[in-house]
Order: sequence, then C-alpha cells, then structure tokens
Amino acid sequence: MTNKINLSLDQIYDLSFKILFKYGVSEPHASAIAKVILAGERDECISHGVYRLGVLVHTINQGHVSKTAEPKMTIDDTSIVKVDAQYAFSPLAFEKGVEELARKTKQVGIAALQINHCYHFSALWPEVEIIAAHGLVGIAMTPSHAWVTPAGGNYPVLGTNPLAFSWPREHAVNPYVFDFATSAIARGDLELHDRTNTELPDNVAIDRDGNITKNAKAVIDGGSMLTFGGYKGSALSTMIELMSGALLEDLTSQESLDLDAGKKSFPCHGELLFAFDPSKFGLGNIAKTTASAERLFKSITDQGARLPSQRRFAARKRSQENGVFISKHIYSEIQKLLE
Ligand code: NDP
Ligand code: PYC
Repeated sequence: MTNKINLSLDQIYDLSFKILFKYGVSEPHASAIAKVILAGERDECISHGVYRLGVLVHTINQGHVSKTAEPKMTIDDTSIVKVDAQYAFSPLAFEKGVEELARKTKQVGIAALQINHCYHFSALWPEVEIIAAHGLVGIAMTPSHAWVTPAGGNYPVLGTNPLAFSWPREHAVNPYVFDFATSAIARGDLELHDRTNTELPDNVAIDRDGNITKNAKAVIDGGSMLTFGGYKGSALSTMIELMSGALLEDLTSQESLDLDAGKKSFPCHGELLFAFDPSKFGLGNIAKTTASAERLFKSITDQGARLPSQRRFAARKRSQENGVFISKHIYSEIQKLLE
C-alpha cells in the first residue's frame, strides 16, 4: 500500500467539494457532484471516483458547462417528470427530480424521469439505488460520446451508453443492482489503462486501421471501442441512443461529440430513468413477488455465482470502516487542481 494514500470518506467529499467550488461551481451543484464522486471512490469504482475531478475541471475550463444554473422541473398530469438541467452537470438535476418520480410512481404504478441538457460524467448505480430505496424498481440509461463502432460497422457512432437496473429487497438486504457500459469497456477504464500504460483486455477496441488492439493510446488516437456481446450490445446501445437521445429531443452520442468539437469535455445530452411500483403490478399478492425474486437470487448465489454489485457493497463496507486508498499519483494530480 506504499503507493496509496488513505483518506476518510469525509475527506473525499471535502476535497471534491473544495475543488469544484474553487472553479466556480455553485454550492448545490458542488455538493451534488461531490456526493456522486464520494460514492464512486467508496465503492471502489475507480474510473468514476476522484479520478473524474480532473476531467470535471477540464470541462469547466472549456467554458460551455453552466456552473450555477438551477435545474428546472416541469410537472404535469402525465407520468413523466421533466427536469431541464440547463447545461449544468447532471447530479443536481437528478436530485431535483427523483422525489417527484417516486411520488408519481407510487400514485400511478409506473413513471419516468426525463433529464435534458446535462453534462454527464457519473455512474448510474447511485441513481437506481436511490429509486430502490423508495421501494421501487429502477432503470436508467444515457448516451455519451460516439467512441464505439457498431457491430459489423467501421466507424464509431454509438456511445459507451450505460444501462442500470435496481430491484428493492426487504429486510435491509442491499438491492439487486447492475450497471454497465454497453461498450466492451467503459471509457473511464480505457483512460486509466492509457494513464497507467497497461494492456487493455482482449477484444474491446480497435486501432485506426480496424485491427483489434490492446493499446489504449491507439484507441484514443483515431481508433474506437467495441460493444459488449457483439450485435446484442450494439442493439442495446442503439436503444439507449433512441430512448435517451432522440425520444427526449436531446443529443445522441454522435451529436454530443460534434458539440464537443475536439475539446474532450464530458458528454452533453439527456438521461432517461423509469420507476415501477411492485405493489401496483402483479395480481395483488406482493408477498408472492418478493418470494419469487428471493428464490431466484438464492438459486444464483447457491451455485457459487455472485450477484452484480456484491463486490461494490463489500467495498462500501470496507471503505466505511477503513476509509479509501487512492493512488498517490492520482492524489497528487488532484492536489494540483487546488494550486
Ligand atoms: P463493470 O463491467 O465493472 O460491471 C458491470 C456490472 O456487472 C456491475 O454491476 C458489476 O457489479 C457486475 N459484475 C461484474 N463482474 C461480475 C460477476 N463476475 N458476476 C456478477 N456480476 C458482475 O462495469 P462497466 O465497466 O461496464 O461500467 C462501469 C461504470 O461506468 C458503470 O457504473 C457505468 O454507469 C459507468 N458509465 C457511465 C457512462 C456515462 O455516460 N455516464 C458511460 C459508461 C459507463 P460490481 O460493481 O459489484 O462488480
Ligand atoms: O466511462 O464511458 C465512460 C463514461 C462516459 C461518460 C462518463 N463515463
């Protein structure tokens, strides 16, 4: 652990907040973003923890993102809650809309939260976990930048487009949650491979000539990423472009990358979330639903397989007890942001 530095969770939050505030981000935005960064670092999702602060500051310095705009929520008699982030970062827009999403869902059984015009940098599991904490099933999706070539194609048009799902469980058991990029590797992880000069896994990306490569730099310099599961990941990713891009009258990953115009800022687009109230589905016997779900989870874990997020929840417990261990290299880069 000599190349690591140990920080408490409060220190991670304070450091993130301080940096964002120094660069002019308003208190409510800095607080909402710092919470998300803290969650990433705490759960050992390194590509979406404090490492993100450098790109956040870079994005701020490009001058397009709003550091202060307050999200505007529109509530009408449909089951769709709309929040316009007004070209600020996404976490505050989510915070603004999620309570209303939960209220509508409990009223009518199913509702959606549409977020428009947000700069998006975060993992989606913190959001679907909040939906699960309301006792609701959650789904979230968002485009990103067009770094990913569709299966069978030869140039990138899709984003790394994450898809997240949560299922609430009773008796203080953590919810069932998965959250993954529909690319074979998340961009954040690819960037970390580039920084640490380590090889990419097999079959996740191609170089500018279309050859499979393990060299992250060759991907960043004119190559592209692949979807997971070939044409299946490609179709899921396309669905996410349609549902959280076109359907919301917001940008697709291609349009987001065009807007970026080579500045290497975070993507700017929309996000779509759904919530379902389990007590309003089925035939009126929620105990049957719960028992059925628990039987399924047990039949998975009984054979030695793990549930998604199990690693994350174990990491969370460790971090809550011992704080987090950050690479000294990343820590010193973050400290420079305060100079
Ligand atoms: P991973 O491949 O690391 O993990 C995907 C999911 O699978 C997690 O829920 C993980 O749980 C689970 N999992 C991993 N291994 C196993 C296993 N052996 N058995 C069962 N479940 C398993 O995620 P990605 O690298 O694809 O994505 C990382 C993050 O990047 C995501 O949080 C995503 O939201 C974010 N992202 C954000 C984007 C954006 O535009 N905002 C774009 C793309 C990605 P566990 O965590 O416990 O390992
Ligand atoms: O890791 O692919 C990624 C990503 C894109 C935007 C935020 N994270």
